Amino acid sequence: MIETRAFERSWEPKMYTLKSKLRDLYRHPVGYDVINKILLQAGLSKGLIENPVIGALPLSFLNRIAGKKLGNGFFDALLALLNQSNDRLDPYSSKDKKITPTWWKEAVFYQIYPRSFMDGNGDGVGDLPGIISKLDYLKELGVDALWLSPIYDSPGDDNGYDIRDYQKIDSQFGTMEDFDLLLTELHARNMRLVMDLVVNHTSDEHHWFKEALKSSESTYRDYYFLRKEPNNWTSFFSGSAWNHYPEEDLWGLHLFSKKQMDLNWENPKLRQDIYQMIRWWLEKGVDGFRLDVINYISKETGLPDGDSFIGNLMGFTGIEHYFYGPKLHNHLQEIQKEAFTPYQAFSVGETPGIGMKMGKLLTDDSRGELNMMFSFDHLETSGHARFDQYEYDLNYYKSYIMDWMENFADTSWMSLFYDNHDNPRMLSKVDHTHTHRQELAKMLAMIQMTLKGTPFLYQGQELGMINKDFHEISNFRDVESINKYKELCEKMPKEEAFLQILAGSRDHARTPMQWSAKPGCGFSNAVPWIDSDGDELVCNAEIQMQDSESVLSFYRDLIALRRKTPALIYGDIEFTHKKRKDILIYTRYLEGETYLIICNLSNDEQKLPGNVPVSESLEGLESLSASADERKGLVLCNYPAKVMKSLRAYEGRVYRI
Ligand code: TEU
Repeated sequence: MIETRAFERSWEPKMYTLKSKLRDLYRHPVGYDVINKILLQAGLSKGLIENPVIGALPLSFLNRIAGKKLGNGFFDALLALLNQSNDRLDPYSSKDKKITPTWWKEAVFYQIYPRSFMDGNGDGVGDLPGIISKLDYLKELGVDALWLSPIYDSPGDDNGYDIRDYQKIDSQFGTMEDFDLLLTELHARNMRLVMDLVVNHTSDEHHWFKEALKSSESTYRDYYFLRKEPNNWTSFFSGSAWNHYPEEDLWGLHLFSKKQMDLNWENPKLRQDIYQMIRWWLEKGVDGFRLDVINYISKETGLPDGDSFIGNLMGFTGIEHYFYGPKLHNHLQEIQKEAFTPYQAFSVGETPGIGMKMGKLLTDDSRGELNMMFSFDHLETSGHARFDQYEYDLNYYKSYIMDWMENFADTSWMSLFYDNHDNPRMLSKVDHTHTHRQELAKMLAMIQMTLKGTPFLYQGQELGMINKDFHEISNFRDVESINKYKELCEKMPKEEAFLQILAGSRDHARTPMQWSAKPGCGFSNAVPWIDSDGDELVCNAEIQMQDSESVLSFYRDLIALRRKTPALIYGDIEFTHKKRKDILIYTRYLEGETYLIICNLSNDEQKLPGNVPVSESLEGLESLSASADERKGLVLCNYPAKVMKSLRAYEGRVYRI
C-alpha cells in the first residue's frame, strides 16, 4: 500500500431546485461535470463558477453566462440528473486512502484495430493470424496488454461495432482456433488480452433482433426499444435515431447506425444473456474488457424527448436522457458481480461525456463498478468539436491534466491516451504542418509515460503516424464520415463539407499500420481495404526498428524506464510553474526517488524558468553522449545533441534528481 495525499470536499445531499446556488450545484459531482461540460462546449473558462460572486447566484442565472436561451427542458434535465442520483457517496472524502497496486496500473496497453493492423491471409483486411505474427514486435516494444477492437461476427456496417453473433469470430478475421492461439501466444509471452464488449447495441442482424421483429409475443421484443412512435432523439451517425420497420409498423431505436439497435437493459433476461456471454469469454481466459459506450446503457423510462438547447450544444438530441441514466450504477455493479468479479476481470469503460467527478463515481475502488474509464474531454480544446478545423493548443492539455492529476484522487486510476480508432491523430491536431513531427511525437510519448495513470497506445502511435492526405470523399470508408458528409452537403458547398470531414474523420486512424515501405505498407500483399497515402515510405516500423533515434526506439526506452521505475507508476505527482504558458513541469516521487519532467508545449524556443526546483542539476549539461554522472541526471531527451539552457520546439526532458 502506498501513501497518498488526501482529497476532501464536503458535499451535502439535498434536493436541488432552480433556486439552488451555482456553487452548491457545483459541489455535486454531476453538477460539477455538467456545468463544466457546458462551459467547455461554449468555450468559456472553467474558473467561472469558482468566482464567489457567480457561485452565489441561483441556477437560473446560467441562462446569462451561457449566453444563449436555456429552455425549461434544460433545467429539468439538469435537476433530474442531480436529484435522481442516489450517489450520496462523497468521492472526495477519501482521506488517508491508499493506492492498491494492481497489474493494470503498471501495464502499458496497446489498442489494435484488427482490420488495419496486419493481414495474414492476403485479402486486404487485417486478421488474427496477422496479429499473432506481430506479437514479438509488441513484446519488444514493452506492451503488457492488448485491447482488440471487435473481432466478432458482424455485417461490418460500423466495422464490427455492429455485432451479429457475440460468440463467433468474424470470418474476415479468422476462426475461433485462431483466437485461441492468439490467447495462448499472448499468455505465453506474459501479455494479457482485453476484448471489446459492445453491449449497448447489437447488429439488426443479431438473432435477438430478428426474433424481436417477428412478433409481439417474442421474448426478444422487449430486448430492444421497438415502439409505435419515435421521439426526437438523433443518431451519432446523422439523422433520426429511429428506423421504421414496416412489417410490424414499429420504430426501433439506434443511437449509432441504422444497423446498430439499442438494447433495453431494463429487461432482466437480456442482462442475464449478456452476463452469460461475458462469462463464456472469461472462461476462455480473456483478461478483461473495454466496454463500448457503457454509460449509455441505461435510458430514462419512457424515452422522453430531448431538450433542443442541449441538442444544439452537444450536437445530439436526447443525450441527457441516457449519457448517465438512472440505472447506470446498478447495471455496472451487476455486471461486476455477475461476470467480472468471479474471474477478476479487468474493465475499462468507454464513457463519452463523463467528466472527472462522475468518472470517479464510476471507478472509485469502493464502488465495484469499473476499474478505469476513458474520458474524452482532452481530445478537443475548449469551444471546439472534432470536425472543426483548428490547431490544438497543448496548454489546454496542460490544464486538463493538472486538474485530473490533482483531483481524480488515488482511489480512482486514470487512463492516459491521445489516439484511438475514433479520432484523428493527436500529432496532426497539434502540428498541422508536421514540421516537428519526430520531436512532438516523442514529447507526447514522454508525457504519457510519466504521468500518473495507465497509458493506452493506439497502433501506429509508436511510429508517429499522422493524419492521412485524403483527397476525395470516395477515399473514406467510415459510416460516420459518409453520413455526415451527406448531411453537411445539404447545408454548405461540397468543398467545405469535405474539409470538415477531413478535419474529423475517424478514418485517419484506420489506414493500414505502416510496417514497411512496400506496396500495401507491409500490411498486406493485396490492395488494402482502405488506402494509405504514401507516408509509409518515410514512416514505417522497418526503418524505425533499425534507428536508435526513431520515435519507436524512444517509445521502447520510455516504456522500459517506466517499467523499472516505481516512482513513475505509483509515485506522487506535483506540478510547478502552473501558470507558465507553453511549459509543463512536474515531478514524480516515491520513497526518496524523484523524477523531473520538463516539456516545451510550443514550437518556439522557450527559456527555462530560473526557478526550476533543481536548477543546479541543469547547469553544465552539455552533451547527451557524456556519461550519466556528467549528464547530472538527464535520463531521456527527445533531441539528440547539446543540451542548452533553453528548450527547443517541443523539447522534453526527464531528469532523475
Ligand atoms: O464510440 C462511441 C462514441 O461516442 C464515439 O467515439 C463515436 O465514435 C463518435 O463520437 C460518434 O460521433 C464507440 C466506438 O468506439 C465506435 O467505434 C463505435 O462506432 C461506437 O461506439 C458505436 O459502437
